Amino acid sequence: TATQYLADWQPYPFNILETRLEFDLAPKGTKVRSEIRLQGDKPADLVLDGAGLQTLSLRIDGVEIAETDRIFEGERLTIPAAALPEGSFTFSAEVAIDPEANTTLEGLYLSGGMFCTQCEAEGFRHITWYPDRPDVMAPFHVTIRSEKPVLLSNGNPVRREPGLAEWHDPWPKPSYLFALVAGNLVSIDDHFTTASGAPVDLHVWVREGDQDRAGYAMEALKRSMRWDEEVYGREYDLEVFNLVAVDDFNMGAMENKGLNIFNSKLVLASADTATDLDYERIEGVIGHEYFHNWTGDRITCRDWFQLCLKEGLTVFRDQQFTSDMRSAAVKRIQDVQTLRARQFREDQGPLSHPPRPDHYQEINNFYTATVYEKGAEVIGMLKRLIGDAEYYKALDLYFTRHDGQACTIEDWIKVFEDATGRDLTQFKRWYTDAGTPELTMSESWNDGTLTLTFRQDTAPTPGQTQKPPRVIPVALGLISPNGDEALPTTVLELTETEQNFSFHHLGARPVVSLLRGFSAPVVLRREISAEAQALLLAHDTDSFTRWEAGHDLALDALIARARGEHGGRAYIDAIGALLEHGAEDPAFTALCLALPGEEEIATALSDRGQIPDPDAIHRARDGFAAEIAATHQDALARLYAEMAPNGPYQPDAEGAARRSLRLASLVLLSHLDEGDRALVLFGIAENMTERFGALGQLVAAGRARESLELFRQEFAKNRLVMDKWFMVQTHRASPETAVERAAALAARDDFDWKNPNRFRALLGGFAANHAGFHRADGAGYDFYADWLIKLDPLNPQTTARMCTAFETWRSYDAGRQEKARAALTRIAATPGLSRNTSEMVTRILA
Ligand code: B3K
Ligand code: ZN
Repeated sequence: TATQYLADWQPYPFNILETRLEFDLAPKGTKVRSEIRLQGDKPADLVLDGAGLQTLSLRIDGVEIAETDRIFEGERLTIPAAALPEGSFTFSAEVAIDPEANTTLEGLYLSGGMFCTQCEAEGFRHITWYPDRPDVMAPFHVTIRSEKPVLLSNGNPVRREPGLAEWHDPWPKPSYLFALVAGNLVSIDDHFTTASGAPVDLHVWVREGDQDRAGYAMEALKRSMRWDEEVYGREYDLEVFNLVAVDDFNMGAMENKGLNIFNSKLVLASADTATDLDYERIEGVIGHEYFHNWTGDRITCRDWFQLCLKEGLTVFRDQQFTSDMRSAAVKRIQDVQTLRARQFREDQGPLSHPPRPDHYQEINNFYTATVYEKGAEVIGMLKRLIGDAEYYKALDLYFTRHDGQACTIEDWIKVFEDATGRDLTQFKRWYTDAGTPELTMSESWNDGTLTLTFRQDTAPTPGQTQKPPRVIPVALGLISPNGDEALPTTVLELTETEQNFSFHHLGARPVVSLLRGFSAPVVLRREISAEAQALLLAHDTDSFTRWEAGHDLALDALIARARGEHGGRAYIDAIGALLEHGAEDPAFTALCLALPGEEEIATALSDRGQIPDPDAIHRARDGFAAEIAATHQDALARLYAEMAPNGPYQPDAEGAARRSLRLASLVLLSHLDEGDRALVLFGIAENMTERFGALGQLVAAGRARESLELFRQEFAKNRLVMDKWFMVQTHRASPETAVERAAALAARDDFDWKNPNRFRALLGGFAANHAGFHRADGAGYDFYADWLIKLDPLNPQTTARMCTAFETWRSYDAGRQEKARAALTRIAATPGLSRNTSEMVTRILA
């Protein structure tokens, strides 16, 4: 398989003046006619991409191209320069495609009888011949012929008559942002007036019957539009904004210009079908896709190596948006939890790559936590280093300088250099170097002076052995033994492998509140006593480091217990103090009560040079939870009761905070009452958040049989809720029974495994059952591998993504490693394995 290299990029030798497309939609035989007006300065071959197309006609300026001038090679068509007129000309093609047979969910496909497209990254070549690369931008004019009542494409509507619709998108865009939807859809409608007074029609399109669950998405869209105006000065730029929910979708959503397409799970919500987490994700992803209109669509990427240019920035923007809409403190803690669970895991394993990779085989395998979440962290560091005012100045320059262009990370860095006068050469390593730096801090105290010594080390990653030091912004504060803040947040800028900083005239030796706000994506190493952690948990002014102190206490306890030692007194005591005032900041209290997950404990053990035992970890975590619950039973029961609903369900931050504390208390109490409270709550809860929280506890306690059946009967017709039903069972089943439970669920008629949401619910839920997936006899690996092998021929993208369940396989004992290797080798040896999955498995095994 051919590897693509960043170093090989060459500009496309033609400009496209206009792209005209005509679709005659039919499930089995859709005809696509294209007319592309090109212009070149000097003679060059015309190279076009196409895959799986039945080519009916190819013309230049209306004349059929001679057989000898059509050179087909793999997914590429070359028309030699000699066969092309000088200056401008029109290439036109007529092709036939088969959307009904398209199970990959890229290109044009059918979802529940509705036509829809997914073109990023290279799906457009499955629709027609085209220079399918992000730096070739053109205005599009699209005609759709179909009997379906709703016919949508990008841009503004220009003509509508029975069986036909025409759309014009004036903003030049690459093919990956093209979209088409045709189906029996209904819309909820609203309006938005931009800051400059331009009216915009807003439509959220769903299937008949789903309208009453689309209102939250519409409100989130309007909030996003206003926020981007207020914070970044960015206005919407078309007459209409369409958003469509589809049931079969490989990812979360897609930012096609003026026509965002969403996985229905990120659109549809009501109190009785969606949890607080669902609502929060809907708001965040609606924002994310909307913000792409400027960071992705108006300014796009020169090539796919630059993916984090749009994704890192847009994640950063959606994180800011959620912080502004909800609680910034809670959002930061959640984002760091996700970053560590997904990106650190990736960066410390065989799939480690820089936010801007320099080679790949299959670009769809690079829509990763590193490109997205680390890409966002890098921008957060930049903002912290230069300050807010300079950050927005640089962003203004980015938007004015690069509007309408396809850009690189170099362009992005240059904007910041020009706006601030800083040299960012060293900072750029965050984009080009893989791996998570380890930051070791040691302290010395001498007569009122505290000296901190920092050392940074980054372990070699695949293909990169040299790791020169990076610029690391370290935000810190000092907390006096009496709990007062002796030094407010100060940002140190590390640039060398080892550096010292001193703080003078301190009265008593303070505790360092280190890496406030998680100011850099690094792994911290420091010696800190349990008393010092408790002091931070009680008094730190920074909510992230305050939470982190409690979290570290819990993690230390769990590590000790997983090794068969005692531990945890310090955490149990510290939590006792916190619980007394727990109701004052319920979301924060809930975050502090949530014990580190089994996977995180396993990682922490391997970090300390130990081989994690998934069963011991599972028992240790259960045992610790029971001990915490036994010690604080009264306080927990009080909070559980106090956080009961005090009014009708509202999906806002305040309501979610109360419910999160109620459920965090329930989780601990369930270790004492064997699920009695959960059973009651399941019966009386009026919202899905509490109901589903209770159900999870019942499954974990092995008491869910009847509740699961009630739940299934009630929601059998709701696909998204049934996904939860599958997920909770594989995720929360006891480790000994998880494989059998998953296999039994997979044998059901309603396990529609071709639907990515359903597949991810069952198999993703199972892989998240740490001790179940890593069962010592390898049954978990085998079961999982069987399903990947089964899905791959139909849906390579989703299969390849889900291979990441195996990325930590080398951290476990020899027996498990052998079984994981056997499962991976079996996948790799499958005849006809997709390029996507093959690349993933090869890298994981390497
Ligand atoms: N840009 C899309 C992702 C496309 C995935 C291609 N396999 C979603 C997003 O990040 O907004
Ligand atoms: Zn995105």
